[in-house]
Amino acid sequence: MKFQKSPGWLDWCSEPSRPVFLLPEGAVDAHCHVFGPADIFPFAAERKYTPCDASKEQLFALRDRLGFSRNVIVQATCHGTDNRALVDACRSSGGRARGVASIRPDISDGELHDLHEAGVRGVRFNFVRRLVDFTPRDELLDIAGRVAGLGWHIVVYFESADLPDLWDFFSGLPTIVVVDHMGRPDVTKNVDGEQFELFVRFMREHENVWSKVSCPDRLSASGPPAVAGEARPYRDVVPFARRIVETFPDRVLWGTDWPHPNVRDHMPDDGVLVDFIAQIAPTRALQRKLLVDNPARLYWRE
Ligand code: 0GY
Repeated sequence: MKFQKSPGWLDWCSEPSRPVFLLPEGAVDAHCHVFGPADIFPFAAERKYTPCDASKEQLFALRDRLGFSRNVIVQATCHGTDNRALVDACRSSGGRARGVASIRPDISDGELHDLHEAGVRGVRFNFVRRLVDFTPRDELLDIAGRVAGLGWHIVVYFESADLPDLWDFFSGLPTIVVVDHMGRPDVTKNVDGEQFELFVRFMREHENVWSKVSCPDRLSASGPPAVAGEARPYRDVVPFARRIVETFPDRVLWGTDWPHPNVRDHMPDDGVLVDFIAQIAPTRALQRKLLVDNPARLYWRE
């Protein structure tokens, strides 16, 4: 089947700069995706966007170029609950990729078992309205109960304005809960202001809640560096991400977000994103937790 990319779609950067920042041994890119290739793994009918292809081979080449050891591949909404591309990537990684799937409430125990065996260790609940249709909360709770039994966790993606409404639902989840991109704060607001303080309180009051401190490119209003190598790219995101890393060092993850679906104004250079890590996790000890120890505990514990 032939697919036409969504209007204005930006393709991922094929020649990212080589990071200056030296990743610690065993570093994990804990948020990335594969798209298709669409002629092998077609996009889902219910998708809200149609991307370019971004294959497992291309993802693994990026991993090696940037200096990561392993990946956590998150099911993208353009594939709906058809996890075949994700599973294929995990299975071909030689144990170097784990997955976070999206699943239907009527999935069988056998299918769940197969996902686990392929390397899936979590499911994603998405509340971002431009990406998915609404799923009833009781269906999500059923899924949560079933995956809790497998020792999986739940990844949640939402906009910061929706946290008050989602607070009670999230509080009732029976697993570790990993929040994508710090709950998408508005970084033009004060880091000590009401909105971000609510998110910090949410993490403080729920010891099972973790956060990805990823996607400065999505959150930034100050934008990317004019040239790769500039000292302070995405500087307006730094106080937010650093606050989370320093306050909850054992509950943070980091990922490139390659191939960066739906970015509008610029396609980030993945090498620049890696260099950004030094600004938000300023010591080797924090970097090791963020990039090695925390993802290993969540995804490679047997
Ligand atoms: C991200 C962000 C986005 C998209 C998806 O699954 C997806 O389609 O996650 C987005 O558009 O903000 O984390 O990749």
